[in-house]
Amino acid sequence: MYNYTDEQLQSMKKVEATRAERVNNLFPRMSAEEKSQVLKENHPDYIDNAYETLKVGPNKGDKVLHELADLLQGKSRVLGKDIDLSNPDYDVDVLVIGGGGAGSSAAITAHANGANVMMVTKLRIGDANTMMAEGGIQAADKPNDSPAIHYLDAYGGGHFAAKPELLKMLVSEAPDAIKWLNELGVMFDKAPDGTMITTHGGGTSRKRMHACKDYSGAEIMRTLRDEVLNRQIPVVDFTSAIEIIKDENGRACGAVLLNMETNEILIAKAKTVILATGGAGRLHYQGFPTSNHYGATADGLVLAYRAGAKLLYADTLQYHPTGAAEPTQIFGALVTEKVRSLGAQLVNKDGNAFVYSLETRDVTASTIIRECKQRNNGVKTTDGEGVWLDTPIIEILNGEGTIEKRIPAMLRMFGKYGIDIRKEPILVYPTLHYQNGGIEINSDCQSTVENLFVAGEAVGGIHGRNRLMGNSLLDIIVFGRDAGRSASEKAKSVTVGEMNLNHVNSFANELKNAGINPTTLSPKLLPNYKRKDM
Ligand code: MEZ
Repeated sequence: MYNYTDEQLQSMKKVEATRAERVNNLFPRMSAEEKSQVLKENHPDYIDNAYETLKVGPNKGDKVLHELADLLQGKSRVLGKDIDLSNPDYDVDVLVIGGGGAGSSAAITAHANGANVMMVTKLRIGDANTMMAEGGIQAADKPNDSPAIHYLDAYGGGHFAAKPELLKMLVSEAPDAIKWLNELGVMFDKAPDGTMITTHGGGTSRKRMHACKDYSGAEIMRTLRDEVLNRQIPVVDFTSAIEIIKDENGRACGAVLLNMETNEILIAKAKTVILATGGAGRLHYQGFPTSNHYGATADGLVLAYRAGAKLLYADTLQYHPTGAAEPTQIFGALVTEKVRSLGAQLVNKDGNAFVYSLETRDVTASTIIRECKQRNNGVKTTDGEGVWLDTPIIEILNGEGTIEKRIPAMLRMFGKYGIDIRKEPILVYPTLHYQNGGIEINSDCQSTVENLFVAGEAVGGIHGRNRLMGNSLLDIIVFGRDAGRSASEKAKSVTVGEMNLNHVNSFANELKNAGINPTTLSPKLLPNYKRKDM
């Protein structure tokens, strides 16, 4: 049994006392006006003083969070170094930067299209947010569903801000993405007759979440990694890209690389470049904990921005409603939305439900913050406060054994600390989960810099200003494959001109002219978790 405080134990008793009454009594859904109000008053995206206006670069005049501004307007790691571009260490058709699901899908597809591909990754292939995604991947492939319905769900959930052509690609290529993964060997949850088991996520009007228990991302990554390795695509690991190289025509043609173990600088020349560097949770925007992997530090946004690529919606982040709030050892770790898909309810310190559990993520997270901050209905935890996620209800609704069968990762994660989620509720609070915005691309996955392609979480605009569950595992596959196809096709007609880093010096001059004298080195590469007292 976990060592809860007396206050927590008393509150837990109240949750138990109201459970029977709540089982068949769902909290009503919110109206559009109620949603808009709770968002404005509570969502971290609306906290003005967390933001500043960019003074240089393609998004000059736009606001972004301080932590990102510091990096976008930071000091290049190549400044002052003698970088010799004349004798590249690698020379390939397609350079893929990033070793997660998007990078792997891109590399596989480019390779299948005949390109000489190389992947560089600052940690190891699979050290990525893909690996951390739990609950599932959306695709409208059941008879009662269609890509058009999927589009409407995602477009509304994203506040009607998604780039229509990108969202259309996402939803219409989704069924084929699932088929591709299934054929590669992903072990999706299936009924005895072989059909895929699908569930709801927040904001979905049809059950279209395909899952591999609650290890969906890990299982997808396992399969993609195997395919990359089977194809013998070269993977240069523990090596970060620290600057994009351009040719005299202003087109991307490679990257300056940094070996993370030896600090050696290496040069990769390429006909086309695909950025698949993932998200930014490890920037801990506004002090939030994160569900992200260790390397999620927005590197791709910095590289692209300095090379002249435009960002889209870089001001909007996703705070997943249910990060673990207790025990402290897993503070901020993801408690998959699938827990709520299976019926678990969000309940305050008095045992009262306060939100329909499958509102979209931004709305649900905002109601949790309101419950704690405005209404003083949160439960004190080691690191702050939280609300209860009443997990035992899952087995009342779906039968004994459901938790072990459908969400074994959750059972194990809390079980390690003596918490049996089949018998007791758990404490949760929003955790920084996803970068809604990123680098702007067109329908060829190309950024505003020629020959610089982007896929995965580094892209902005696919989901608008809020993403639905399961549309990220989907976008890494759809846009990973599309970027791999476009970049390898384009590479067939590219002759690289003289390589240079002039844009890096120009950017440094722009900063100087704007009165900015940056001291922060960027890209960040890894978070700094040095103890504050050391
Ligand atoms: O899409 C996601 O972010 C996801 C599947 C997360 C989860 O809650 O499991």
